[in-house]
Amino acid sequence: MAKEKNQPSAPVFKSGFVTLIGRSNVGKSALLNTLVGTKIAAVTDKPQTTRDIIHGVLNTAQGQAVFVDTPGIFKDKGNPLSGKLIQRAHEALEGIDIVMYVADPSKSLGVEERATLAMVRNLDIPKLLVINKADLPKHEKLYLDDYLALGDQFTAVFEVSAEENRHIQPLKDKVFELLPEGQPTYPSDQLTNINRKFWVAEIIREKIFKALRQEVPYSTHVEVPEIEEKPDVYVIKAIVYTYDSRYKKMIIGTGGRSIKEIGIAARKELEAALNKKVFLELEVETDRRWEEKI
Ligand SMILES: Nc1nc2c(ncn2[C@@H]2O[C@H](COP(=O)(O)OP(=O)(O)OP(=O)(O)O)[C@@H](O)[C@H]2O)c(=O)[nH]1
Ligand SMILES: [Mg+2]
Repeated sequence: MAKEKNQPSAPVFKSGFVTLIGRSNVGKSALLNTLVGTKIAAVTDKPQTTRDIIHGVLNTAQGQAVFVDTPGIFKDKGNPLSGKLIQRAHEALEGIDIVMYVADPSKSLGVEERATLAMVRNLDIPKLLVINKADLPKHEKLYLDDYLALGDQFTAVFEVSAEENRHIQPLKDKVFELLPEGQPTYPSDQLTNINRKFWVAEIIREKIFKALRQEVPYSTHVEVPEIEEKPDVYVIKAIVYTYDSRYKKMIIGTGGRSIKEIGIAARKELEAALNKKVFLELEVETDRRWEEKI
């Protein structure tokens, strides 16, 4: 026994799930990408970009953290998707080890914040308050003090910038300090739960959100039925579904200009990420039962 005592103890391996939750547009997906160091989730300036639960895996010498991106909390009675997306965010809080409540100091603490705070309040796990967008100038961070005042409801408070990768390391250190000991969930070479077809569809959807205005992106859903890898090129077929022929026309644009712009932006990002040429065949179709697919 005495001999064992003198041996250095094996390093503890930490492992677990950290869910990012918060109002739409606070930068949860941007933060997930920065924490993992790879672009996994779509990031746009429009609310309700994220629709699915997306995992981003961070492996370090201390262990494995699985960050869980969720749809933002967005109260819009006119939008039939909102209820479904909020339900998904709720489910992503089950069985996790740490919750990260992400906030935007340039937005006031409104009804959506209160709804989100209510979701995390009764969770019996460590809670981190992450105030994002620290890079914004002071005069835009008008509500910073309101968020800081919530600090006593949390285990720790961080001010970070996902976009400029600021103050991210202390946040990661805290996560590994708080995670329980355990075996990794994912093999070390797997960064996410999403498969390649879904990932391509998300990149295209991101470009649609960036290129089109107002309600048009919310009428869309993207599917990638086929990715064919040839020696020097990926041939990818993707279909953009919308529920209204009026929107179909807008997605295609005059003389096909919009869909071309979306296709070029998506192809560039795919080529950079896949390190190979990409031939992207984009189609737009009307499908009234689109919403059931989401
Ligand atoms: N200035 C600044 N902008 C940021 C930062 N992080 C994210 N953003 C911007 O905030 C907007 C929303 O980012 P997302 O990551 O899509 O936000 P989200 O919380 O995932 O949004 P939903 O998926 O709709 O819930 C985008 O325009 C980002 O570029 C940051 O650290 N600083
Ligand atoms: Mg998002």
